[in-house]
Amino acid sequence: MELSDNLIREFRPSKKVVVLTGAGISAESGIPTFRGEDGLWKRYRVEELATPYAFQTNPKLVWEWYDWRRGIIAEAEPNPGHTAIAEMEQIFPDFFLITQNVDGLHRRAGNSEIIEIHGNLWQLRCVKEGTVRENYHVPLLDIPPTCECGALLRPHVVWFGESLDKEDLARSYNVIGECDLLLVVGTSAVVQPVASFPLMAKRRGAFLVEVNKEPTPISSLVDESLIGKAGEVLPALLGLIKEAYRGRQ
Ligand code: BV8
Repeated sequence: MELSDNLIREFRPSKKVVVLTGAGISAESGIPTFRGEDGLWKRYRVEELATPYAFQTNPKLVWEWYDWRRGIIAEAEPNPGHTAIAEMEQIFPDFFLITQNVDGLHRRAGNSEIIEIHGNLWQLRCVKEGTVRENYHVPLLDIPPTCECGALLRPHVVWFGESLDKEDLARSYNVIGECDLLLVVGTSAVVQPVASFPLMAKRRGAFLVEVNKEPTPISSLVDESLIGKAGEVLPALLGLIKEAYRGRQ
């Protein structure tokens, strides 16, 4: 992996760095992506499952799909790509991570300056009371699970047609607007409003770097497009950053 000196210069530790990730960062942990050849959606049409209507009409089917995904994620470990991003949080004093992933692997890798902007499938929300609780049962004890109040519990994720959490969105717009460098990893950049974050950062003068195993709709927008697997590219990038700035700000 050839990484230019110009690129490493952009990763000076004094920079405000934001990382934006999608399902591609978890692919090497064995978690299927959404739109790839082994994509999650391939077996199911997204309209059938990740929407409020689907849950309203068939909560059992929607929960069987999430229970299946939770089973896969429970067996998964953070990969070197997750670990590299967790280390970046230690190197850059002004660092923030926005992930579209609901698998919780970034937190397990050690990131804490993070927004899980599409939620987390280890959290369940009561459809009546709105209370949220953690639940790590694999498989789930009841499908669909219910709240003590008797109402259904749903995955605490953002489905298509649902608005993102206002605070998460406001915080994301803030860090995206302020950052010097945006590193976009493993996303097909099609799902809105997150897919617009790279353009927003670019318009505010940020340096954009993309890591993906193939070109995406934002590849023509970014300053550096690093084609390769996140689990290989990110550790190589981190190694060069640490070498270049050992002990310096
Ligand atoms: C919203 C949580 C306002 C659930 C997800 C009609 C009606 C209503 C809305 C819309 C509409 N038309 C359009 C919309 C907007 C819609 C949207 O964007 N649709 C798209 C499909 C066009 N957005 C919404 O509905 C959002 N809300 O707009 O609210 C509103 C409200 C009411 C009415 C109108 C508007 C909510 C979107 C959130 C949906 N929830 N997930 C769950 O996960 O169960 S989205 C889902 O897609 C995941 O979060 C995922 O992260 C996200 C994005 O996908 P990616 O992460 O990019 O994954 P993908 O598989 O696509 O790509 C993987 C990439 O990795 C590829 O590029 C691949 O090359 C790369 N890769 C693979 N392996 C590797 C790799 N790269 C590096 N290394 C590797 N090893």
